[in-house]
Amino acid sequence: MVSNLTTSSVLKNLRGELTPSVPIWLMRQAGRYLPEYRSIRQKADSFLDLCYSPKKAAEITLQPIRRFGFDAAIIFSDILVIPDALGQKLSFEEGKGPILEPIDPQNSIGENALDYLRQTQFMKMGSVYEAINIVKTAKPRDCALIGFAGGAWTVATYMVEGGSSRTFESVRKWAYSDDKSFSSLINILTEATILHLNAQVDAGAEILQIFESHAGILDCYGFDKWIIQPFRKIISSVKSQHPEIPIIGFPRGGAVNILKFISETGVDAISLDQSIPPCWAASKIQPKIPVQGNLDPIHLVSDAKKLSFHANEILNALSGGPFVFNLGHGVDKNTKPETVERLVQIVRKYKRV
Ligand code: 1CP
Repeated sequence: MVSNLTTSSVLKNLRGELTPSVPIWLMRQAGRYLPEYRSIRQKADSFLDLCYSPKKAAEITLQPIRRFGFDAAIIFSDILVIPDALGQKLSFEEGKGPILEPIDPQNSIGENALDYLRQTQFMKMGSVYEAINIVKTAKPRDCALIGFAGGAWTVATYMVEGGSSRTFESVRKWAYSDDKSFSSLINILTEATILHLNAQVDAGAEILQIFESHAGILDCYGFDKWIIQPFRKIISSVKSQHPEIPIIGFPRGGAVNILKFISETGVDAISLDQSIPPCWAASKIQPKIPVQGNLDPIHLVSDAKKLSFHANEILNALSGGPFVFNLGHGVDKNTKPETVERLVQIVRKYKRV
């Protein structure tokens, strides 16, 4: 434990310490853009099967570490293992993404879902923790291990819409019109997330990231009630058990609401999407907490000549304070591994003065 604390440059930056070079890892660094992932995926029955196979999940987690030498590994799993463990029917279909049997105020999964999760998590989720345990011993010492969960709101959007959505109309309608029943769903998810994050730390995760990927679709009242309040509860509960663990929030699309998010949730660091200007983040956010981000992942599949310019703009703006280089969202599945390699070289060559 102590040796990891002293050698991981991601942990150092998340604790406010500047390292000679800027650390880098990428959201969705394991996955479909890697041929070695596709080869394991082809042989598996399903994506969820991979998530619940400790050895395979650990292997997939380590693939991008071996190939690129990233400074952090993020455990291979998904934010939707929580609804799955809560008993909601879930499958992942090629080209369609996740498909869930949608819930609504009339057929809400109900309070006993949490008891169900408590009983089942160590059967089903136990394999996620086992994967963390394998990665913990197999990873390089200076590579930090990140555990994660979705924010309660983002997970709820998939549960209510039945999958990805363009408009998020059903979930917003429910959230805006029936506070009481929607609160009970969010409370169940909040409790389940606390259990899941604590168990990941117990298994060996050294950093936690909470993905609120659909933070940008709520108005400011909804942002406060369904994002800030559950986050505050999750963070204070996890911190009461694991005060030393840095927690990164990713309120994607949160725009100016992120200032309130930073001051009211208790997050230790913030991952920024590409809409936030790096210079603005350097003056308004970095004096408060460490920053992670925020290259548009589409730069990795666009004009190759501009990649270095855009990466350097971010490095110039943010490397003067605690900073972890990352993307503004996950790696696009059409990204060439060679382009990721180039990005890693650009960040590695950059020297902080
Ligand atoms: O078919 C396949 O092989 C499945 C593709 C895939 C992968 C590789 C999915 C389905 N999930 C994952 C892994 C995953 N998901 C990780 C692990 C490792 C890593 O980052 O390297 C993580 C952290 C996630 C998190 C996740 N899942 C988020 C939050 C981040 C984000 O991208 O916004 C979300 C929203 C999901 C839901 C999900 N799971 C899978 C898909 C295709 C989606 C997104 C659907 C949509 O676009 O709405």
